[in-house]
Amino acid sequence: MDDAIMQSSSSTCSYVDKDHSRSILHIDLDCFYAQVEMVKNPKLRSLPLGIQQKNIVVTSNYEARNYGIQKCMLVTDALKLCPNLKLLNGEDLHEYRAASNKIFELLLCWKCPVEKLGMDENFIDVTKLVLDKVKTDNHTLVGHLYNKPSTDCPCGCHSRLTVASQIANEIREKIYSDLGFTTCAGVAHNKLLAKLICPLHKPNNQTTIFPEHAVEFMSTLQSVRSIPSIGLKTTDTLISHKIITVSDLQQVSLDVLKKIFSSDMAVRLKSLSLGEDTTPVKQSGKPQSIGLEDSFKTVSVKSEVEDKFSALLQRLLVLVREDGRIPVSLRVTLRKRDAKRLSSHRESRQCQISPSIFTIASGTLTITDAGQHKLMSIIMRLFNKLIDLSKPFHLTLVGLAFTKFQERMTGRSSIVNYLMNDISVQSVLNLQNDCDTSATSMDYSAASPSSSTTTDLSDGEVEPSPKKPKKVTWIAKRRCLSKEEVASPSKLKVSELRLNSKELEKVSELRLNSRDRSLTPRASPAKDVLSDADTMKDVAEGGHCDDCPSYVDKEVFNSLPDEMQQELKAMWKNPSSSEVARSSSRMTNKSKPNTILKYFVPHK
Ligand code: DGT
Ligand code: MG
Repeated sequence: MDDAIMQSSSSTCSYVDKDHSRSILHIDLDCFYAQVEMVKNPKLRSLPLGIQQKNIVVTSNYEARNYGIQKCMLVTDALKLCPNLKLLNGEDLHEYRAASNKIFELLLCWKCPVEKLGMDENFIDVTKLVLDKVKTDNHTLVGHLYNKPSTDCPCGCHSRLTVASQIANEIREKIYSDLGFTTCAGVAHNKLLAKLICPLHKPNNQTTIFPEHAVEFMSTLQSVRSIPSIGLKTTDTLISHKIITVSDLQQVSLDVLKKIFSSDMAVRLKSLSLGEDTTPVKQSGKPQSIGLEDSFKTVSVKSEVEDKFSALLQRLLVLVREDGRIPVSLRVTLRKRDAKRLSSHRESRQCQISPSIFTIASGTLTITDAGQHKLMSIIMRLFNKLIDLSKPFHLTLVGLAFTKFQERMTGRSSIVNYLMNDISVQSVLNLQNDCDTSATSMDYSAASPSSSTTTDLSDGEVEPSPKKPKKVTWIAKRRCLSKEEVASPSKLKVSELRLNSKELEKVSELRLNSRDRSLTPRASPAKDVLSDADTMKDVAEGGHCDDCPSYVDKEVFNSLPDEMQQELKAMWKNPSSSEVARSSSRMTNKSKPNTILKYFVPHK
């Protein structure tokens, strides 16, 4: 890199001035799909085992890795390296997803925020737990330590991270004893370092890094792309300025970066290169969307497209049944190949769907043949909007996703869910998939080759892109590149709404009917069941809820009538004002004041 754009990294602030108060763990399952198979069938443990999806070995056990088999190797290449390789088909993700959910559930037992990242990785913020334990006894670090500590940091982070390493060990032991899986863990004062240090001693081990070694550790990373949230686009831009390694990024001056990127982005890149990261561990909830896509060489006949969609729908319905929420919006995606221009691009359309397509039988979400028929006809209507059938077309991918959900009406939780953000909807795949658009949030999934590459960055999204980056769960059937995020139970903050249970139940009963009508955005009154993606965008781009508690979904809040917004704001400001709401349930209809409840009454 040019000397002219370099500056000494010694000018960076001393680590002692930074905040090291948190204790974060990153836990990653060893050879995840292969382990699930080995736990199911222990005889496989002694064999070199590869998990195959299409013609690719997506992962292999460590026995097979001894032969040089790497993730995402072609099956033919893997067999050349290890002719005895035992191959199992891993295209059905059902059991991997189930194992992933069990691990997540187990991690919740520590009562700390857990953020799921992909299928086999989780962050846990154990700061509070550490503070409880750090005062007792002497503590010995468990596992490896990245470099020897220099002098003790005055803030006490060495002791805290030492305790965190013990907790990491406890958790790993519990995962092993309860579920049979071995894991690796990274222990650090932030997510970035915890994730990056985690694989240092694989498999079945853990590594801790103290803050004073952050800069030095980061400088060992060969490519800027190794940093989570630095995506392909940013990497390309950096490389075009001869900033290739993390060490290059550490040394380039902020002024130079600001000439290349926005000011926020430049600062963010600089901090990341120094191992600094303040992003919180966000408690994971259910995914915002559940989608599947299938890629193929070319399909140019409508009936074939219909067959593809029908097959996708069958698989998608299995996932939705497992999830348990009722879908209320469906998106169809196509990738069109332009034969003349030798390029391809994606287009999507989505529409609301009636919750009545689904039914709940014995507590399980079900769909009748008639319901499936209805969904197929909606899918083909969206398809017809995307394709001009009077002209030839060539598709190389079809995708289906349920993009919005209603929680099942379970009394108290319903209204809360309605207003709540899809709390920390786990990022599986950020469609923009690069930190270029967001200098403040960190998409760790971009760091994972599997998840980041499910987005075809060369494809333009024709669907209006929402201001908020959309996060979608794609179980991609494309290349070797899918990674899936799995639903996990949302935590409900019932108390903060301060409505009594009867009112909540009343609201719940009414919500199903009122959601599509009373609560449609003001800008777009009652819609036909089938409406365009633009309708969704109106909702998605609202943003006037500065006073809302963090758990409130701003989109939903902004689509409420003004009076209702005011009432909710007042309630949040002064919880005792919720007495108004409380008393309202005791009043007769005649005397009912203007309260939140009236807005949930279905239109006649
Ligand atoms: P590790 O962590 O190095 O011991 O090995 P794994 O297998 O746990 O690898 P990891 O953590 O990157 O990914 C977890 C699982 O996700 C892995 O078992 C298989 C799947 N996976 C990883 N990369 C890809 C990919 O590029 N495409 C597909 N379809 N699946 C992938
Ligand atoms: Mg893993």
